Amino acid sequence: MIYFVTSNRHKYEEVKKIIGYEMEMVSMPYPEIQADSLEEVAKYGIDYLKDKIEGEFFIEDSGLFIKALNGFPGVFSSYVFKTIGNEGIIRLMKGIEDRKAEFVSVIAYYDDDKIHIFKGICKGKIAEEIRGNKGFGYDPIFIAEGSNKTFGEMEMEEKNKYSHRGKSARMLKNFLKNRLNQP
Ligand code: ITT
Repeated sequence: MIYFVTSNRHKYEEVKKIIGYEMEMVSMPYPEIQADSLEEVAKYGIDYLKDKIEGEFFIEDSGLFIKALNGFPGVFSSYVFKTIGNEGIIRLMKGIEDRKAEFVSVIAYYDDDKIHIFKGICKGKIAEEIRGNKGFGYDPIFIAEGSNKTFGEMEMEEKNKYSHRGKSARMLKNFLKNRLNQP
């Protein structure tokens, strides 16, 4: 059994769909420090949790990085979503032609000894308007490269094919598989 420590059920469902291993959601809160990168935030979270959780577990830290806004909201994605939300981002992007953005997902997996980092990036752009009501967070305003739909217009399986979290979760799955195959 492995544990995914998160308070976000959507994240858990997306990863669970890919992993295939027995996995449980643990909603134990942990501090998210003010740092420049998702990796730093995740490593700090692991250090805080490793004495409190038995066995192997992981956390996932993610964010939306908008090029024309110099990477905002980035490591502050959760806070910005709660405050200005998708309407606020669409407003900030009004009249801006370069709509490039990327979603980043960092999984930090603790194997009871070491931390393993898996990073998935999904390139795309910010939509002109809010579209779709599936998924969560910024899904209705993000269009992945190779699609015309926002993530908010996709079922979870389709989103997982493109998404940052789909990529990081597949990396974790491979890691777990290879480890099991080792003598
Ligand atoms: P944890 O308990 O796992 O920390 P959280 O929702 O607070 O859950 P983060 O701190 O990693 O997660 O914040 C990332 C925020 O970025 C999240 O709340 C969303 O607003 C946004 N986000 C991340 N991945 C997303 C996705 O796939 N689709 C839409 N929004 C996403």
